[in-house]
Amino acid sequence: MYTQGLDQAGKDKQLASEAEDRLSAFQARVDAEEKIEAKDWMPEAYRRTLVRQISQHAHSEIIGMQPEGNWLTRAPSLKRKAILLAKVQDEAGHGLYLYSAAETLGVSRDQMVADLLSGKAKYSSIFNYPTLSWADIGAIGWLVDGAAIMNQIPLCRCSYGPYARAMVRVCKEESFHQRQGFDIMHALCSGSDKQKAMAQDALDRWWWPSLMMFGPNDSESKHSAQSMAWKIKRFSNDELRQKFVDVTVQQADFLGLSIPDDDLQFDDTTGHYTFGEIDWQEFLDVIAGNGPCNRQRLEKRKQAHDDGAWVREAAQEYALKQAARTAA
Ligand code: FAQ
Repeated sequence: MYTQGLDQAGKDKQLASEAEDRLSAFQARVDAEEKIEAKDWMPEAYRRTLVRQISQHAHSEIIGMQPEGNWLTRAPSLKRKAILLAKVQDEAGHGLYLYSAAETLGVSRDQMVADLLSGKAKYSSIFNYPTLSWADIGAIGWLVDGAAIMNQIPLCRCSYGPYARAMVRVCKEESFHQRQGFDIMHALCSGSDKQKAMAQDALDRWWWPSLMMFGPNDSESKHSAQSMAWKIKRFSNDELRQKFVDVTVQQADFLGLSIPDDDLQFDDTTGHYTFGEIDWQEFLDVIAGNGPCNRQRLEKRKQAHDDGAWVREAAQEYALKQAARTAA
């Protein structure tokens, strides 16, 4: 920057023009599909958007362990229990990769965790619904992980390198999760009338909340336009929701289950299913903290955090001891 000899107005003009150049150079890199890395210059709003989205995503994975964790001791067989245990542990791993990806943007894990525990940070609406029967574990794998994959495959191409790379492994694991959920639903639907009724009841309760996972309609989505211009998001909320409906309705047909939507129909002209209106008031209530299980989820998370204090202290002591030994 060379501002010598300029008056204040001239200096301001020059600074503004340099800032504009930096922004256009950044956008040109994004447009050229170059990955933005942690130490690269980035607009502050890009950094903040990523911290918001990645930390919300991490919190969702961590809180998302609870609804299924609730069935670990009640899985119907040893094999189902081992599979569910592996899945729930995978979700913990996803949370950890994602916290690490967010940390590359200069926010500390302690801060993110504090924001979750104080209720300041959001996590996905879907994890505020109860798991009432074993069929709900099938419905979560099939629908919730199915929706998560639909949303997360494009995130493997996100412009921010550390997030994009974390998503590759997450998506591979989510595919296994989706398959295990479908397998549970398939087993139930091939069983007795009572088992099939359980599967239908789970679909009835999880269908609409799963559609809400994609976020508000595009017209109401305050972040989408900018996030798409920055190639953080590659598809809009409505586009992804539509893709999910199109593939999932056919899977429900295969299972012999009915989607709980009287307005659902295939449109020959567009080649897509049209579907009924989502209850957006319910969505808003859940994200405002008033869903069926919000309070329970946060209380349990706080308790787990408190119970883990001794592990953090022990790790800290060990690290100090190691550092002292290396220094000696
Ligand atoms: N729940 O302007 P937009 C999983 C908020 S992981 C709560 O459209 P954006 C794996 C949004 O934050 C599931 N809040 O926002 C698993 C914003 O509020 P803010 C999590 C929601 O960011 C399976 C406001 O509404 N996945 O399932 C929701 O452009 C099984 C306006 O919305 C991710 O996080 C919602 N559903 O688009 C784990 C994926 N939707 O921040 C365990 C990454 C919207 O201004 C078991 N995230 N909001 O206060 C994304 O792709 C995006 O953040 C969206 C939202 C698409 C979720």
